[in-house]
Amino acid sequence: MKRLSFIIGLILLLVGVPLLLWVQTSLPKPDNTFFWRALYDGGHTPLFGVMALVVLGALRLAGNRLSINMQYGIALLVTTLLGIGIEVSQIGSGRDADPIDVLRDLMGVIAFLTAAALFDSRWSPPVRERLRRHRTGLAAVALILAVVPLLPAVYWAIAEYHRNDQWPLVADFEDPWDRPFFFPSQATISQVPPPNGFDSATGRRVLRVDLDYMFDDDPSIYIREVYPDWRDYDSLLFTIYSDAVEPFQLHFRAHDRMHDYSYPDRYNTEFTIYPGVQHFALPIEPIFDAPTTRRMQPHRMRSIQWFKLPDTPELTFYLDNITVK
Ligand SMILES: [Ca+2]
Repeated sequence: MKRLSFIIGLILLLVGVPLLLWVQTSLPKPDNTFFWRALYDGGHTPLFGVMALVVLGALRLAGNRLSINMQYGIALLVTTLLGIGIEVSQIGSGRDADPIDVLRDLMGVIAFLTAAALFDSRWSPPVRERLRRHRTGLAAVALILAVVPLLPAVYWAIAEYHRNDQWPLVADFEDPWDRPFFFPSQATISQVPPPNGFDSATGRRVLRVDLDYMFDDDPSIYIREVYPDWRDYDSLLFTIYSDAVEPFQLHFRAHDRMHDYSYPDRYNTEFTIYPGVQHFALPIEPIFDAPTTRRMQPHRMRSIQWFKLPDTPELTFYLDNITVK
């Protein structure tokens, strides 16, 4: 019986840990999006938690000469070192080496080992009594450690649900959940009541965009992950309001998932923004056909961006009702 336990323990260790390590380092993401990246980042925590339990279980079966404290200590040490080892091995390999990942690993290890300790019947009576006395606090700590790393994935799941749900509206800025996919670069953005003069079906909120002065960069606002499937639509619509005294040039670009980040591989255009309200309707076909050597994938659109050129004065405009039709 002892021999069988030892063998099972050994198999658990030799199969379970490499399998979990493979999932951790090599399982391809279903999609390279905010949600999947956040889920894979947060996934470190339960994965390393399970790995700690595998090591603990293997030690329990195989190493019955070790004290219980020792078994927990070794499980903690082995999985923590594995976590550090994985990140160190990714340095310089072009993979995603991240010290925060070690923290996520450790949170899972501590959370799962704490939970295991609370249910472990092998402790001596005094230890069991101490654990019983602090059960609520320990369980709460374990739960927080296990759940917090997964909150970003929950955030992006809600953001993605909201984005997909209101498509073909991209954003009318009435809802705070219109914001997550918008990113300012050398700019600030805020959802504000429409300024006087911008009274054309704006609802209660519009997006105020302040583009800074930059000597060598394009101040911009961009949607990083626009709803991807633009098939069956003819135009991209949006409304811009300017209360500047003088007209100014605003540039616009769009690209799909295949984009290689070169200028000829995306859609580029520019508009003159005059004082007051302007409605834009960009035909979508020319956007798909813009790359010089290929056609964009209409069901895999990725990003749209409004920007100004470097070394031009800072400016403010208001954006609303971005939609396709
Ligand atoms: Ca609005």
